[in-house]
Amino acid sequence: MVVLTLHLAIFRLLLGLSAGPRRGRAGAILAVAGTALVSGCVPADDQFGHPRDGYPADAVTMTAPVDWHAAQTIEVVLTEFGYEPATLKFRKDQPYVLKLTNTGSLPHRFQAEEFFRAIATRSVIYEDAEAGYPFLDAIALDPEETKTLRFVPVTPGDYRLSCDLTLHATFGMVGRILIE
Ligand SMILES: [Cu+2]
Repeated sequence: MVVLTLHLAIFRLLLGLSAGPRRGRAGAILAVAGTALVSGCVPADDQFGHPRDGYPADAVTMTAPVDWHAAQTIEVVLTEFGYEPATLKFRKDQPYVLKLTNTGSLPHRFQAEEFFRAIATRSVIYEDAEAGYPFLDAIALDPEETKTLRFVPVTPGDYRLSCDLTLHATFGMVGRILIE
């Protein structure tokens, strides 16, 4: 656990996310993401919440016994401008591997603050790295990028999914995530 926490700390350090005021930093990243939409060259980045801000406290215990190779895999494609499928359904206490791929030509985001607080997240897997027990608000995907989330749903509910990049939600990039 200590090693995993350290791993995440180093990972966040590499991302430029200090352990300090993450909200402010996330705001700066959002501003950068907005810039990326215009310039097309600055990569968008994931957004993290505060560990004490409503996330399940026992994510480690809940996800420890899971055999992830036996977990159900759900694939979601992000494009201009939508999620395919736009409605996702999960069952409480069942492990899932959620694979997100951006097949569009713009950066997109899988933003679902309430959903991320309703699940025990084991990790988010990048092309060449893995962040253990992240406190996510949103996952950012550049064109042709894939990121994978391993999690166990905890709190049943109907959660909003959207892309918060300029006008993307207005153009229809919204969805629903149900935990039953
Ligand atoms: Cu988008």
